[in-house]
Amino acid sequence: MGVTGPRLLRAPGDIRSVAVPLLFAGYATSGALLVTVLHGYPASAGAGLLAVAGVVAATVISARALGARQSRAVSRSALVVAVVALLTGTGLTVAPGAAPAEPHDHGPPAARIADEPSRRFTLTAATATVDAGGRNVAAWAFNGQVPGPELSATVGDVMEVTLRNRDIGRGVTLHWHGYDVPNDQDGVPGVTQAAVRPGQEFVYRFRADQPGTYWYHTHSASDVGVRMGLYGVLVVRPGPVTGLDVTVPVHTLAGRPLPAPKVEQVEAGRPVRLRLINTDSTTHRYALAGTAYRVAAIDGVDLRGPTPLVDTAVLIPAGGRYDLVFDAPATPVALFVDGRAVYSTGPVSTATGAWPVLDPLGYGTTAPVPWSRFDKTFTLVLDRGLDLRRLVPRYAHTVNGAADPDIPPQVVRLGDVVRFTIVNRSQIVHPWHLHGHHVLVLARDGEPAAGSPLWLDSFDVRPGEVWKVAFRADNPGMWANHCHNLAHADAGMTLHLRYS
Ligand SMILES: [Cu+2]
Repeated sequence: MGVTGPRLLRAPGDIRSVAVPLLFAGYATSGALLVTVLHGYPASAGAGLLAVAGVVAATVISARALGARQSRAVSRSALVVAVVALLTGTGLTVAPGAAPAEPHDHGPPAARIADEPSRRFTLTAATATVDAGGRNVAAWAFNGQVPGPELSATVGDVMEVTLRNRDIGRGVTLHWHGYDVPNDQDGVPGVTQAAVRPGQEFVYRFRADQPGTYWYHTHSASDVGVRMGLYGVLVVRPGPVTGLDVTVPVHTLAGRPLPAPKVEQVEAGRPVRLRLINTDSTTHRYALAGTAYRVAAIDGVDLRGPTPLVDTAVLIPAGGRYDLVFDAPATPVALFVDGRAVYSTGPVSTATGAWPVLDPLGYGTTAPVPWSRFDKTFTLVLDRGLDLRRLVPRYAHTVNGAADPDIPPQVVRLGDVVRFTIVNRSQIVHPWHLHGHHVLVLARDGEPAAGSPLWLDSFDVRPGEVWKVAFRADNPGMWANHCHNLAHADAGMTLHLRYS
């Protein structure tokens, strides 16, 4: 308007002198809108320069087409601006301020656990045909089954898991989701190890010193690999099982929910622990009907003072785990996932859709945050945009305006207390997952967490939300820090935490 207004007021008979500035203003507005919608926040130098190039080029072309009078010098300099902006913006020349890709260089691997393993497993990854709810579908399976074998241990065990790859061309690794293993056992290809190719093997060894419900999955081509079935349950119990203690991994294979494992009938009064595991890339809603229950643990860590819940649903993020405990009632009990009964001991009301959802940030007994100051603070702005750093621009899920591998790593020192502020500026949920550490939830949308301390490894950051979480940097190495909607992780939403 600043450009067009004065000229309009003095408009002579010839419309062309007005039309060009008017069009320029229009192009500039559209350019800004495109940058906002396609690129998101914060606008990068590349996107800005591309927009400038487009606006200048469109204005020059329009001026030529209208035959408006203009000096050669103006026309030439406009062309130069457009070309330079285009080259710089597409990354054909070095974009100013662009972060150099950090090489994934690690020193010698940490000393391996020397103790004799007390629990040995072999997992062989191979293509397979499996039964998915009554239909045979093509899958990638560990030991021919989806999910893979359940790995269980008791606190103090030394686990040794031999991974073999028979014919998975994309390569395979084992990542122990939520298990804070030494870095060289974390199973991230290109970061902590090379992917295991067909015919190769890799031996993982770590001490089972954290009790709780976890799972393992391939981290090589993880989006397709996990979806096709390369995952399984890892449970570490503090001691002998009392009562009924079962894992309920929920997974969608070839578009269909896999049937839950058969659960035996339990006599009234016996304690029951259902270990719910979401191995999909999106949130699931779980409703336990017919009994009061408590959420004993989230992401493998016991909650403080969990109170009984009745007719209340829980939302489990991608990768997350909730342990529900109750004493078996004499009347039937049923577990519904997204309204579908996955387990029932008899007829129970199915009207769970209107139940309220538990907010874990206000559940249980509060305890003071163990730290009063933070040595390092980082902000992660989750968004979407065009990744212009490649020859062919791609739509990306971004962190601070960049996509993997161009997101600078967050560097910490051993012993640092680190705080992340995670802002979701996009329209979709991003289940956040930091490897090698559990983070303590401090606040969401400015409201301090008011319930039991929540030590999570997977948490949904919903559109518009701002989460503050913290942890002590106590596990040296190079750790993936990414969205666990694995399609998003593939499309750029992955960065790394590095110890200096
Ligand atoms: Cu995401």
